[in-house]
Amino acid sequence: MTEHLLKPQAKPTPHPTAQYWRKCQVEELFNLPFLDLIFQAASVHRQNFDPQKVQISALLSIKTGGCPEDCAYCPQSAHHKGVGLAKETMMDIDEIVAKAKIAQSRGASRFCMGAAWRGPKPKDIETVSKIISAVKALGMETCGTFGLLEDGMAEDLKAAGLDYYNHNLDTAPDKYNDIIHTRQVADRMDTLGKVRDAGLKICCGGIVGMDESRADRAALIASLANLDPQPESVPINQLVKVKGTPLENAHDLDWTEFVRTVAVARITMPRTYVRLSAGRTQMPESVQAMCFLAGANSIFVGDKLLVTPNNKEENEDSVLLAKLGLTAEEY
Ligand code: SAM
Ligand code: DTB
Ligand code: SF4
Repeated sequence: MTEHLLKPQAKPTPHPTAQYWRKCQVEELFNLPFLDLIFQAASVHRQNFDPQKVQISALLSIKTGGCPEDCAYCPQSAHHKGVGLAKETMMDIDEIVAKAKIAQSRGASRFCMGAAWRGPKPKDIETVSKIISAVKALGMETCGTFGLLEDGMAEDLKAAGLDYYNHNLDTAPDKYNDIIHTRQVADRMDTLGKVRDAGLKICCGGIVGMDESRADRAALIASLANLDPQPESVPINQLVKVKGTPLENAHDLDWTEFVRTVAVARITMPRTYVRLSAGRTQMPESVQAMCFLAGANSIFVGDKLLVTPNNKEENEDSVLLAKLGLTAEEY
């Protein structure tokens, strides 16, 4: 009985877009009875991955605050003065490498570095290239999220040893300009194209819990699933409501709706790592377990995301993973 459930592929590789997903088809998945949806997603997960393995990433904000963009969810935007977050300069390379070593010793195989920029300047690319090479030399996978890229920058990052570029679509295309006014979704697509052309792997996801409708969530997942090839990694973030941001009073999303989003991402992107990303501090263990059943197979460990807390206690994740019999995937 269990045999067919446990016939995973060792490590799936990309990701041809098997079909074009119409928004209404994705919405139909969302509308399935909850347990049917989870069962379907769990089956897809087991056909494509070892369901006992979780990819472990760690995050570090290497350049915090003062961002010129006005993303309504983000505490790092200079537009949201009420947050009271100080603008910092770039962290020192030795400090970054020390943080990466700690993350590695706690089981992280990928180190994701974020900068609060609209996009890097040529000088910034030189700086982050040195940082990327130093982290890569530890034997970790590297990921960067630095905003919009100009021609040639993705190639430089790749040459420095970058494995993944994180660049989210964040919300439904039709909702994009309600949330962000300083750039267009086409700007994001342009950078994703540059990243793919440079041979980098793509980490591209979004945020739920921003007072969007289920149809909006379906549109976000459809736009991710229709990227061709599909992203290697899709982070599903639950909005972290930060005081002083325009979305501080967004309505709570019911937990079943979050799990549905994970499940629909799994079904529409069968060979993608689906990351249970921001928002885990607000989720009971049981909800996180349901997300793993529904196909999530990646998390951020560590006590901090970029600027907000991730875990309450240092060993919270190892306890949860041990309870569920999940182990870290090796790089
Ligand atoms: N500035 C770059 C950019 O926007 O691509 C990189 C850093 S930005 C902070 C990376 C991602 O963090 C965003 O795309 C968004 O998905 C996520 N994020 C930011 N604030 C968040 C929040 N309050 N809750 C959940 N996710 C958030
Ligand atoms: C992603 O999709 N989520 C991460 C990572 N990519 C860079 C960031 C989450 C940020 C949560 C709020 C904060 O701490 O700034
Ligand atoms: Fe800046 Fe990125 Fe935050 Fe938007 S999400 S304000 S681009 S750091």
